[in-house]
Amino acid sequence: MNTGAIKPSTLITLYTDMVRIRTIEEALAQKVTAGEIKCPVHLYSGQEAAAAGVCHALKKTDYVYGNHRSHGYYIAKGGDIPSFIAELYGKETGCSYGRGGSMHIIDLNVNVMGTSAMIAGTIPLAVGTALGIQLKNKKDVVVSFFGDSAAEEGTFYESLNFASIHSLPIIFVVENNLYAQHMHILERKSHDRIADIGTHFRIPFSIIDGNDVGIVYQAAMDAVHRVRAREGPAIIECLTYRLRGHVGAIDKVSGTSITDIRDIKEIEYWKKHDPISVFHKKYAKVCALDQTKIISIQNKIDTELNKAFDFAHTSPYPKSSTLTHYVYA
Ligand SMILES: Cc1ncc(C[n+]2csc(CCOP(=O)(O)OP(=O)(O)O)c2C)c(N)n1
Ligand SMILES: [Mg+2]
Repeated sequence: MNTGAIKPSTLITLYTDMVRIRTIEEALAQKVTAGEIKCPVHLYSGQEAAAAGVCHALKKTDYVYGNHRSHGYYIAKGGDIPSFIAELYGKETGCSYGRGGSMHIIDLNVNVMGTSAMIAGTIPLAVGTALGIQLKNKKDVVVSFFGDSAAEEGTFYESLNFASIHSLPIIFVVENNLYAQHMHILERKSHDRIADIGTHFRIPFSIIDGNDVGIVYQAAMDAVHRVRAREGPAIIECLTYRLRGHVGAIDKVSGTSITDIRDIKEIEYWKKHDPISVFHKKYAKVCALDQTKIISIQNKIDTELNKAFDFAHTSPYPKSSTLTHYVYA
């Protein structure tokens, strides 16, 4: 993959998106620990390159579906940050009117169509949107993001099959962070890769370093190009790792003092290979990312985030008489 062809200005945008995600996620980790945010929160720290690299290859009008760990896609696709923060505080001004919380976020202005806690639940919905695009003869692309455990659900295979036989404009992006809650992938399957299933459905696939934003961006650009040209679906598997707990700031196993069941050496390896460190090592010189630029990017994000928290804090909760609004019966 020729990452050398990425323009320096694009690299700076990708870096800024990753730092924005990391800054937001780490601020949320503090608020969750302090008990200020009460909904279950699955933090995205460590996986920023997948969201930034894929979403930057899309147009605003392209569609994105996600799962329970979806803050990164919402942010990278350009979702409104103040209403995202307000959603986590359960406020009426939240992107899901405070009824959804962290796992059910949506921003139709940028076609983030929705995220859900139901593992693999949004994959067939994304396929449905892709079918709609094809029937209307439009040129949009759909991305379905999900984790490695979603490949253990039957609907994943049905979705691949349907997308393949109808040659639908969809990219399946699996973020393989090796774990489903506290269970390693090799305790669940005899093989620790997922995308090669594409062979059986005649869907082209790539398995890539999901912590290298340049590689993710190039893989996504290639896939988007083919999918938009109506050459059928694609699968991208991003190999990555979460730096925080499965849910919440740390991996606290309830009823025990265990804070993370993962091997400490494994965690240390991935901390050194996290998307922001990889970027500094591989791309900082190429795009002239010096200390002054780093500080100015960080300051801008901090200001934006402080405003978003102020907005969330000063927003009202939904009135109790309206709690069932926006809920289908
Ligand atoms: C259908 C279904 N089964 C089980 C669960 C419980 N559950 C919540 S998160 C999770 C594992 C998720 O792992 P993965 O898809 O790899 O995403 P990650 O959390 O690693 O990002 C499971 C099994 C669920 N939410 N939905
Ligand atoms: Mg996982």
